[in-house]
Amino acid sequence: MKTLNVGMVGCGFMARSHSNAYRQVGNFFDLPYQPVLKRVAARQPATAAAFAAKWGYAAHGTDWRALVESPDIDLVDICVPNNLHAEIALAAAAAGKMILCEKPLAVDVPQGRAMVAAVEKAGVRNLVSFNYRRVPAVTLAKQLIDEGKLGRIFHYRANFLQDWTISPAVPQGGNGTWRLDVAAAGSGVTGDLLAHCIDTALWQNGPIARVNAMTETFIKERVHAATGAVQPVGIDDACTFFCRFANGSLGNFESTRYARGHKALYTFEINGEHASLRWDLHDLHRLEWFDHRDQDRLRGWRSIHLTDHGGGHPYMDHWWVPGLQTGYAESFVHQIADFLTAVAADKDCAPTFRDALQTQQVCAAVLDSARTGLWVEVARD
Ligand code: SOE
Repeated sequence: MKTLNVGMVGCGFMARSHSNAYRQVGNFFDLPYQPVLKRVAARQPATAAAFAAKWGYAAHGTDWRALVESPDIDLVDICVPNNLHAEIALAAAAAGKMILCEKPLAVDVPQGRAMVAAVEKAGVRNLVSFNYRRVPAVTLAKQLIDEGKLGRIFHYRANFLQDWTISPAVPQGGNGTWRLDVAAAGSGVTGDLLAHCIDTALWQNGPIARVNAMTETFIKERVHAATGAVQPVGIDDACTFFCRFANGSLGNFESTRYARGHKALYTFEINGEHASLRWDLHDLHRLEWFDHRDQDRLRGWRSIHLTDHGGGHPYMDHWWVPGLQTGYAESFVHQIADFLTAVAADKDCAPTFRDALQTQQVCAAVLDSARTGLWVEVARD
């Protein structure tokens, strides 16, 4: 087995979920590569040192450029605020490194395009971490759609609801709360949460042709963690949009950080000619399925508990025993397993930077429509 040296840029929540995946993946999947946690870079020396000690990185520092250029790094993993993705990815591509980048790809489409051009020119493998694709129930939904089991798709409905920014005391800027600072995040719930829903929807139901959106910023001013000053808030706190998919189906998407009581309620429901399915992140190991072709006496929603072995439940053969479920962390393990398998086979692993650029283009169209109040056609490169 070959080793694959990982250089992690960032020390936050996402760096933890990726680091955990690198450590776990070889215990559950037989892979051609064994990831080695080689270096981590973060702004604060003490944070980098503590992160390295906790997760087992061999070296740490504050200079991401030194990490990217280091000859002992094969893969650069970008887990920093959105506005820093492009610069690091461009440098990593120029250094010939593979790149795993946190979502969303970038803060806007021009940055995303530059990132796609850089990795394609350098010929380096690249992946964007839209991890929910790799929740077994979400993957099963995709398989059922591809097999035609739903028939013609009429409706795609998705929500991503949270409630953690309702208090005006939550600052913009700072650890985690950089998501409220438009300069760091690019947008609010559109890029942070709807990007997940859009990625899954494009994958399952094909391109989105046009969108019509509405956004709101409920709290107009917040203290900025960096300056201590009260500053206007530039992000969208909530976004609702409807759309037409290229296949003729209608889409309905909603995201907010003001849905009191909901912490990370990502749900989708797809209605087809023969069947419907729905999924809920708070119950992520289940897929709900209704099939009109069932005998009428037995027809009804069924709840598939995705823990079977040898029965076609995606990824589950690698885990415990039937009946015992997996969760959020495992979606990142699956992501690394798929990426390393693709790297060994010299193949792309989706969603690549190019795939994620399409999600970025839908987000841009959504924000544009919210600004103008008009329908906006989604650009496609
Ligand atoms: C925001 O709270 C957040 O952490 C997103 O940034 C993640 O992408 C999402 O998976 C969970 O919520």
